[in-house]
Amino acid sequence: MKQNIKKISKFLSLVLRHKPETIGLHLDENGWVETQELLEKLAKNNKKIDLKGLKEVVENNDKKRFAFNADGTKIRASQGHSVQVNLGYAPVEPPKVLFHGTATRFLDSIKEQGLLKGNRHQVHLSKDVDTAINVGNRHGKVVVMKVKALEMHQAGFEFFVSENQVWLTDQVPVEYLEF
Ligand code: HQG
Repeated sequence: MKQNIKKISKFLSLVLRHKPETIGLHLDENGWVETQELLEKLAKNNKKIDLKGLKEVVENNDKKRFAFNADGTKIRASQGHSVQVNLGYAPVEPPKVLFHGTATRFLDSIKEQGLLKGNRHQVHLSKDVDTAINVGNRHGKVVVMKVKALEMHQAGFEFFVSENQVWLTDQVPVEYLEF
């Protein structure tokens, strides 16, 4: 079952963040799809799972990537999209420092351009070093930098925190980074 949860999670990341059209889904402007429609389209595409199974995936996903709405009729990814959605998170004051983990090979470019969002909606930041290490490890030899988040915020940059506690901002200019 664990293996299956992982497989379905990965597929959900694909359709709820990046390529909903793969199974003929359409995300609404806030990234939601009808739970029922998702189940039907998963079944049609050889990824059959029942509601209980889907709830288990949402509950047990290692990073809590997905969330149901209050009455469970809709589901979406909490962050990480490449398709355009408005997640509706309100801007909030960040902690003094946030962290970003990346690979050493990106450092030269980051020192030149600051942190850019790339394919995703926003730059992802973490509130603790361990999480940042895990994020950076995905890309290669890891390096963690500090982001002077509160200072950025005071200068007018907006910060958001997703339902699964990922900090988001549009960009981080290099003067707010500490290597
Ligand atoms: C780097 C995972 C060169 C940036 C994680 C990163 C996270 C630059 C890579 C979430 C750059 C983008 C996001 C610049 C940034 N020059 N490289 N100017 N600015 N970069 O995967 O932050 O598993 O899109 O450092 O846990 O690694 O998907 O972003 O290395 O929360 O749920 O460009 O993805 O979550 O890579 O990870 P990504 P990320 P999920």
